[in-house]
Order: sequence, then C-alpha cells, then structure tokens
Amino acid sequence: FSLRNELRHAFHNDQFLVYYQPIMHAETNEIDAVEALVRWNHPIWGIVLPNEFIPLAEESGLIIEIGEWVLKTACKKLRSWHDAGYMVKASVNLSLIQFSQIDLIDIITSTLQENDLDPKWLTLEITETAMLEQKEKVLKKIAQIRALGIQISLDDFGAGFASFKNLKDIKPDILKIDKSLVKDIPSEQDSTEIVASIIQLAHRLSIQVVAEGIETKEQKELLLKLECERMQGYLFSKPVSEENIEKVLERTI
Ligand code: G
Ligand code: G
Ligand code: NA
Ligand code: MN
Repeated sequence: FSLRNELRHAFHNDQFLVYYQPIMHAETNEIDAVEALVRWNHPIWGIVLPNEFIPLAEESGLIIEIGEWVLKTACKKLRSWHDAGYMVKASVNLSLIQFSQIDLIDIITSTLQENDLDPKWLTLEITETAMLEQKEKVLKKIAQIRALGIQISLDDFGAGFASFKNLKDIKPDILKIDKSLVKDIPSEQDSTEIVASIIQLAHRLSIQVVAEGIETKEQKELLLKLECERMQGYLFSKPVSEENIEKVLERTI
C-alpha cells in the first residue's frame, strides 16, 4: 500500500474530476476559453489539488492515462457547450511525460473527430520544464500538434527558466504569465516593469498573452493598460465543477 497505488486505484475507481476555470477577454468580460484542471475527489480527504499528486502521477507514468482522460472529458464537455450555444475554447494541460506516448497525436486527432470539434477550439498548455529533456523530440511533436490547427500555450512563464531560447524554439501561440509575477502588481514597481516587458516581448513575437492569478480590480486595470487582453483568476472565477461552469457560461449568452 502506497500513495502511488492509491492514486492508480483512485483513478480506476472514478475518483478524478475535471474542474474548469474561465480565461476572459478582460475588456468585454467575454469568456474566451475554459482551462481544464484535474482534481482528485478523495473519499476522506476531499478535493485534492493537482500539485499534490501530478508529480507522483508523472513519476509512475499514470499521468499518461490521466492526461488522456482529462482531454477526452474536456472535449466531450466542449461538444455539449457548443451544442448549447456557448462557443468557448478549451485549454488542456499536457505533461512532458505525455510526449513519450507513441500515439499522442492520434489520440488528440481522434478525440477531436469523435466530438466533431474543429481543432481551433482546442489549446494545449505546456510548461517550459517540459523542454529540458528530449528537446528535439518534444519540439517535433509540438510542430505536429500546431500543424493540426491546435493552439499551443506556454504555461507558467516567468516562474521557472523563462528561457528566451525556449520561447523562440517553441514559438507558442499563447504565453501565460505566471501568477507569481502578477501577485505583486501594481504595488511593486519591479514586478510591474517585468510584466509590462513580457507582454511587449510576446506581442513583438506575435504571441498572444494570458495573465494568470488576477485577484483584484487594480491588477485587471493595470494589465488592460499594458495591453494584456486575456486574463484568468479568482477575480473572474475560481476553478469550478462542471455543473458550476455551466452557470458561469450561461451568464455570457
Ligand atoms: O488547479 P490548480 O491551479 O491547483 O493546478 C495546479 C497545477 O496543476 C497547474 O500547474 C496545472 O497546470 C496543473 N494541472 C492541472 N490539471 C492538470 C492536468 O490535467 N494535467 C497536467 N499535466 N497538469 C495539470
Ligand atoms: O496551470 P497552472 O499551474 O497555472 O494552474 C493554475 C493554478 O492557479 C490552479 O491551481 C488554480 O487553482 C490557481 N489559480 C487560478 N486562479 C488563481 C488566482 O487568481 N489566484 C491564485 N492564487 N491561484 C489561482
Ligand atoms: Na495550466
Ligand atoms: Mn499556469
């Protein structure tokens, strides 16, 4: 008995959930996309957050099954939202480990087909740490994914390595500024300058920007001034269950 075995058992016994958090066009308050965020609904502990179990799932390889399930769950939901008239995009996180899955591209393609979804409605979020190993192989798969018409988002930018070389090599469609940088704006001058510079850098490379972790109106106002169009954070909505995200989507129609 170990946490690793418990995690596998939990996954195969339907203890996993997908929560959704909107990514907003901040100026118009329209929802651009919803990010799928996995949760473990433990019978005793309650909702366990991914930071507590994703590293373990990556170590054991279970992340391949979890990732595939999250993708399929989110795409099925996206189909039902589109059928109801909520034309939003879905953003799904992809772990480095998933790039070693031989049929990753086939699974993504068939999931979109099964749900009759144009690839333009799907964004895949990757983190830069995912680039450290087997860079060439990962870059090749990213290129294949983009060739399908799916957007690539570089997540947590500014929190880890934030390497310009990686930014150039990946050439994502979207850059997500990490919440650790957003946290201290506008009160801290240096953070503000850094965030302003990242937005400019992205725009100069024709990369769209999403700022994460917006909790206050002051953050939102400053980011709008800095021409950051899209924002995600508690100010707009926390990550919520599939029932509750439908209520959030309803407000926008
Ligand atoms: O939902 P929360 O904000 O607690 O998520 C914490 C971290 O877990 C984020 O970095 C997020 O990208 C990651 N995460 C959430 N869901 C998934 C998932 O389905 N797959 C992977 N690989 N990471 C996820
Ligand atoms: O993929 P990523 O690791 O960036 O996932 C986003 C994480 O940030 C999730 O764990 C989510 O719960 C969290 N999050 C989303 N919005 C906010 C926010 O406004 N403030 C804080 N502190 N965390 C947030
Ligand atoms: Na993410
Ligand atoms: Mn992030």
